[in-house]
Amino acid sequence: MGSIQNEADGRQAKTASIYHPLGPLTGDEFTKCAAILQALWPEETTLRFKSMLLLEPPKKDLISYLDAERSGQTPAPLDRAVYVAYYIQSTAKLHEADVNLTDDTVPRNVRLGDGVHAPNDPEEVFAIEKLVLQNPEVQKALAKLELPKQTQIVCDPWIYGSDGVNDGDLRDDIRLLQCYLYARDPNNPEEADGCHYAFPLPIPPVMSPVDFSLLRIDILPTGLDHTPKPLQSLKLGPPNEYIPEAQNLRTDLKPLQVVQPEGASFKVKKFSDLGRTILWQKWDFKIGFNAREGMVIYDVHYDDKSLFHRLSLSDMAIPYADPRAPYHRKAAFDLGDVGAGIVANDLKLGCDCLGSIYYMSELLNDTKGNPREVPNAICIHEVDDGILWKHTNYRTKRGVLVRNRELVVQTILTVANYEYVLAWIFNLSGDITYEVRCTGILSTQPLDPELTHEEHPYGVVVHPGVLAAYHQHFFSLRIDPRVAGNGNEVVYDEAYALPRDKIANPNGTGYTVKRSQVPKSGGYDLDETKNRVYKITNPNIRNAVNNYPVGYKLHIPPMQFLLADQDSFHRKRAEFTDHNLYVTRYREDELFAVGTFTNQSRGGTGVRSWADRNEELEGDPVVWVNFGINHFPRVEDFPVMPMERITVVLRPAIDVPQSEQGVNKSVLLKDVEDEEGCCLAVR
Ligand SMILES: [Cu+2]
Repeated sequence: MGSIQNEADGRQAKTASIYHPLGPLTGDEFTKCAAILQALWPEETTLRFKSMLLLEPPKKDLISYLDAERSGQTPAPLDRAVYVAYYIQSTAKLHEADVNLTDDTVPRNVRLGDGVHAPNDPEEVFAIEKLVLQNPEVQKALAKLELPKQTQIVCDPWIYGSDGVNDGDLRDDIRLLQCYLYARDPNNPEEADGCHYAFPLPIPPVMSPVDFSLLRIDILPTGLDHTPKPLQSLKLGPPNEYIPEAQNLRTDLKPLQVVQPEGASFKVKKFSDLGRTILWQKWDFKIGFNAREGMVIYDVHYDDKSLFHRLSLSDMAIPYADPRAPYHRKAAFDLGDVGAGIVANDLKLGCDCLGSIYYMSELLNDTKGNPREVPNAICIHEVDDGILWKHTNYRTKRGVLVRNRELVVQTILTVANYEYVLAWIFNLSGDITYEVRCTGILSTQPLDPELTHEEHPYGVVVHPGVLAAYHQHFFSLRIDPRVAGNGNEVVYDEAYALPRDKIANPNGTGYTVKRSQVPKSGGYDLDETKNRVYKITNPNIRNAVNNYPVGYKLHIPPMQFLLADQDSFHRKRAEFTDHNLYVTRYREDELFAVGTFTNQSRGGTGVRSWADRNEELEGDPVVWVNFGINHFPRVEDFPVMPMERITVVLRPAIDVPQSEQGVNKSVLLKDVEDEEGCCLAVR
């Protein structure tokens, strides 16, 4: 039984259970799944549930179901099943199981090897944040810094990472957390929202989330080389707060209200308790949600034509540049190590999105297998996106212009210091844009104050005594296409200059475009020297105008590939970061580009390994679009980074009404010129 709250209209309604094979897991299903697994164990054995993810039915069955449903039939229900990763409480004994909720069976329940670790869960992380500060050894180390008595210490537990070292207490084979410590402004110690990233401390204890013991206390290098200095009295720099009450805010920004007097143009249908079908401007698709990927888009159709079976962000990788211990291990996979659903923000009306908003609240499991609410995890709204197209007949001066409207399906993740604003954006001309806005706070590290004006090899000084290391952000978008039905291919078009030829190309100006097919699974790259463009096509369905196979073109932004070297663990683990795209042949259990378990992983479990099967695609390709940025921090990125946007666009080859003042009701600004009357300085 799901409980849906829509903040937009303030209603909360208990809903009856609606079956659908793609419906996000309901509260009853989480509870039942936990009970079925618990029944396999003696009563005194406590299970700690990590992941509980909907195990989607086999694609073949699912497609038959969805097609039948679309043609108005009532297809026979498919089994509901759950993928579960769980520990025996307070041990490192990790298991994974498939639980069938339809016939109450557990077809698979296996103990995983010692080197495989589930993500840390929020309960463990919050516990560690407290316990690390209560540890006498940590307190003794902190005392050496001689901070003002009232100083509050804050802990950011970080994923430990891998370096293959298993010597003494420098071991990366057991599940650990590296606890980066910070102070809050000693002159404002009670401000819980104070920006502690302005006061990084050189002490990162290593804690076990299994028994909450302290393994060791590292000391961070704070100079220009690898040598950590003995702990000594530390003079904290000035604060740098982002909360509005600590700022002098501009006062001359006039309200800009988004008003839809006739309501929104989209319709929402419940396809399950927690899943929603969106109908908007010929688009029709389903939105699901899970702990790992957050929002997932299914069964995308435009004008009743099939386009994509499943669209999701499959993982992120954020490796840091600083080669000094322990930073050499600093590399996060935010979906695999944490979970996009788990850290989804509770979105607020009139804040995260403007206008007429529909929210989806979702449910995830806690570590006991009980449901917990993720309120307003996804917001859906329309925005005006400026001009879609325009043409003015210069002879008659008549201009025809159509404005672009977009439907934005958005979720926002907070992964400790950082925020990711993630959106699937649909428009009026068949484009689907995946937009990432990187914002939030840099994960800072301490720097000797006298080096504040020195150039640093591994990062940028963003505040006195505060270094922000260079780091790369990688994203892998998983596209399971169904353009115009089954039997898709991946092709690429390239432009070539034609050789000079007395008859065919007498002035040397000609060029042509050649198409090639992606023959097998593998890693593929952009090539701007050929303007290489990848397309997903359906060779069985032809465009009526030119008889070309219909298709969707992929606008993939260029990126610098992973800089860590071939033998590094960053490279072995972050399997998707060395090509602009990977193409694999569809397999049921291959959803996550770095593999199912990324926490302290060793590699060999992700998309590079799957592509290496060198398989024929046989009309069932999965396209992994990899993109990202290399973040050279700026002083202006601190304390909070103005968003940096990256987009991937999927676009096809228009009946939108002309943009008219009668509908848009724009207002002519008057009396806004300045004294000289020359410019629109709105006061
Ligand atoms: Cu960054």
